[in-house]
Formats: sequence, structure tokens, C-alpha cells
Amino acid sequence: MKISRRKMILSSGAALAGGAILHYAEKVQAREVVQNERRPVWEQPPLAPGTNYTPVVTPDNVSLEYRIVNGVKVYHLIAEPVRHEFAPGLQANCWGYNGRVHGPTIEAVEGDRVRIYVTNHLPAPTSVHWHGALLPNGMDGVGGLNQKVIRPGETFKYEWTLHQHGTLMYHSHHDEMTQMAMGLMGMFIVHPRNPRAIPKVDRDFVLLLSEWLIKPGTERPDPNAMDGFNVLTINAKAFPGTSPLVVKRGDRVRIRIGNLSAMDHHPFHIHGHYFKIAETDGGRIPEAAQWPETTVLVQVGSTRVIEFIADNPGDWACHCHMTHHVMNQMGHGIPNLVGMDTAGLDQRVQKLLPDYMTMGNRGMDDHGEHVERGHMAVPKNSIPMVGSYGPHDYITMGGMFTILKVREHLDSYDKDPGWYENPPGTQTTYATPEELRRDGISM
Ligand SMILES: [Cu+2]
Repeated sequence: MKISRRKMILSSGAALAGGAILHYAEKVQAREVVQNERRPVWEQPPLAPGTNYTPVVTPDNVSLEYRIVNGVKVYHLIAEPVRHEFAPGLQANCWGYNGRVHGPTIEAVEGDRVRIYVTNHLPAPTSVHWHGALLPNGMDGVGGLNQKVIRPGETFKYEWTLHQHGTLMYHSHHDEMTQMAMGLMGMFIVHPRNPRAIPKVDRDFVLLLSEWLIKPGTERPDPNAMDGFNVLTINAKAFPGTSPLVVKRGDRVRIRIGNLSAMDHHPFHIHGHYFKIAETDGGRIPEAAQWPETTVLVQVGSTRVIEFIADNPGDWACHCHMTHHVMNQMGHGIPNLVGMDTAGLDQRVQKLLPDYMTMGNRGMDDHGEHVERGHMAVPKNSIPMVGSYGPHDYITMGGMFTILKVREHLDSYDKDPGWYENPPGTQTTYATPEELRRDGISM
């Protein structure tokens, strides 16, 4: 049979088109196979290392460095004892990674192949679990169940392909009661391969909540504590040790909050704004299902991602709403003296104990000031239960408390812009006698 040139072109074109259709059909089929057989996502091949993302900011910590070796992102975590400062005046001998408590934030991109070496410089065996990650069972890090424990001096290698994006965590999963109480944890952020998969933000913060028992005067967190935690932290810092979250007015802000406390859930509250709860450690919440909130409950072993526009200038409190979680090294066995006149009592006891001062007849509001002015001693290596000086008065907050600083103008995101100056007419203050008279208020 004679085939004309024209026919040949036509038929090869048809073959090409047919090939394209077949290729598409194969893809659809492949997807169906994945769904039907429930094939794990990490079996999909890795993509080239992703670099198109806006890095997160972890206040009082950093992101872990990596290098790319043959298309794989290679990280190295070193578990080791770390002397850590929670706030000026309070240090302890903790366990952390790479000289930090908690460990540095791991950042990667969906589709990346990651290889994470873990070296153990602790005096005890350990392992690392990648909380929320979809990975092969043998990489999951539960000591004894999924792997041999990493003994002191050994280095293990975890490797898998990230086929998800979101806010994950990592932590020791061997004797975790002890090792997490000592600080062995960190955040693991996986950026989407397509940056448009989630809204672009100007500021992307990472906060890891945890809790410690450090008895005043001691130098080591007590891992046996089941309650009575007295140092409540954001990124292992207790207020006034926490760095503020600095943003420009109008910035789109994302805050990724993880909670790896031993025993407590934390309702995290932000003043002056509302936000939407946009993600959990299970993934992104469809936009129509995100609801507005001012407090988000971050329960133990979860992450919650909130997003909002910082449209309200000021110094906004940003804290756990459990009132005892914004206290430092609170003594809980003390008698209730609120409202009592203890003046005579102090004088009498001071004959025996010259430094004695009854705590709390005004509540806690005078306690921090007494300590800071040197009127009251606190045990060695401990900090006042509350506070620091603020722009208007003493701030009676401690622990899981930080400040969202929203400014019209900023020199730099990395510099604390100082205290907010309220525009005239927007500051609560003494009521004048004329105002009281005018409005019929009697004192
Ligand atoms: Cu709390």
C-alpha cells in the first residue's frame, strides 16, 4: 500500500494525540489505583529540592540548616545536654538539640526527599518521632516499636519523601516522659510545593508551647512532675523572657502553634484582633470551614495554625488564657490571704525573720515589684512569679505570655520597636471630677 506523505503526517499526528490521551488516561488510572489500593503517598517519587517559600520566623530560636546532596535535603540533629535560660534570672540544665532548647525548626518543601541524621550525645538512649508526618512505619521513631533506640554516641538516619504540607513537630519518643520534660522537641514546617496552595503571608511565626517543673533554687527540670508545672513557655522562654511578635500594620500574619506540654492544653488568646483557624497537624481546613476566633485551644500533641490581618496598631497581649499558665514558679500551697490585713503579722514575724513579707494580701500584683525593687528575696535561680515593668505600670504576667507589636512604621522586623504610644483620646486614664459630675457617677 502506498502511503502519502500527508497521510503519514496525519496518522503520526493522530498517534501523538492518541499517545497524549493514553498518557492522561494512565495518569487518571494511576491515581485511581493509588486511591483504590490506598497506596501510601510517600511511594510517589520525590521532586527536585523545593526552594520557593517564605521562611518562617521562630522567635528565640532558628531554622535548622541543611545541605542538598544529590537532590536530597540533608539535616543533622544532635541531641545533647544544654544549659538554657528561660528568662533573665532563671537557667536550668536541660536536654535539647544542636545547643538549643527546644530544637531548631526544620523547614522543608512538599515533594522534598529529606534525610535527617540524629546523633545522640545524651547520657541516655533516645529516638526521634516526626509528629504528623506521613511516612513509612520504620521511620516513625518510636523506640523499640519502630526502631532500635539510638544509644549514646550513635548516629541514626531517617529518610523519606514529604508528600504533604503543613505544621508538624518532632520529639523524643523514647522515655518521652523524661526526655520531653527535659526539652527534646521542636517544630517541623513543610511548605507547599505550589506556594499558591495556601495564602501568602508577610509574617509566618512558629510557637511551640511546653511546660516544666523547676523548683525554685534547683537547676534541673523535674521530669517526674504530673502537675504543678511552674514554668510555662513559648519556644522555651517564659515572660519576660519571650521576644515580641513584631508586625507592620496591614501585614497578613500566620502563627503556627504547637503544644508538646506534658499534661496541659493551652487556650491561646490574642488581643485586639480576630483570626481564623486555618490548619491542624492533619492538614489545611477548607476556607468555608474556617471559623473566626480570638482564642484557639491547642491541646497536647496538636498544632493549630491561625491567620489574620494585623490591622490594629498597639502592644497586644498574646497568651495562654489559663490564668495559672501566665505565672512563673508559682507556689500553689500558700494560704489564701487575699483581702486580709497582714501589716501587724509582718511586723511580728519580722522580729524572728527580718526578711519576712506576707505574700498576696493584694493578690499577686505587688509581688513582682517587691522582688524587682529588692524588697523581697526570691530563692537562688528563680524569677518573680509575675512580670516586668511596662510602659504604664508593672505588668503582672509571666509564663506563656508574649506581646504582638503592631506598628504603622517599622525600621526592621528584627528590632523590638519599644512600647506603643497611644494616640490622644485612645488611652484609659483617671476620670476627672467634671466627667464624673457630668455623667452622674458618684465615687
Ligand atoms: Cu496554658
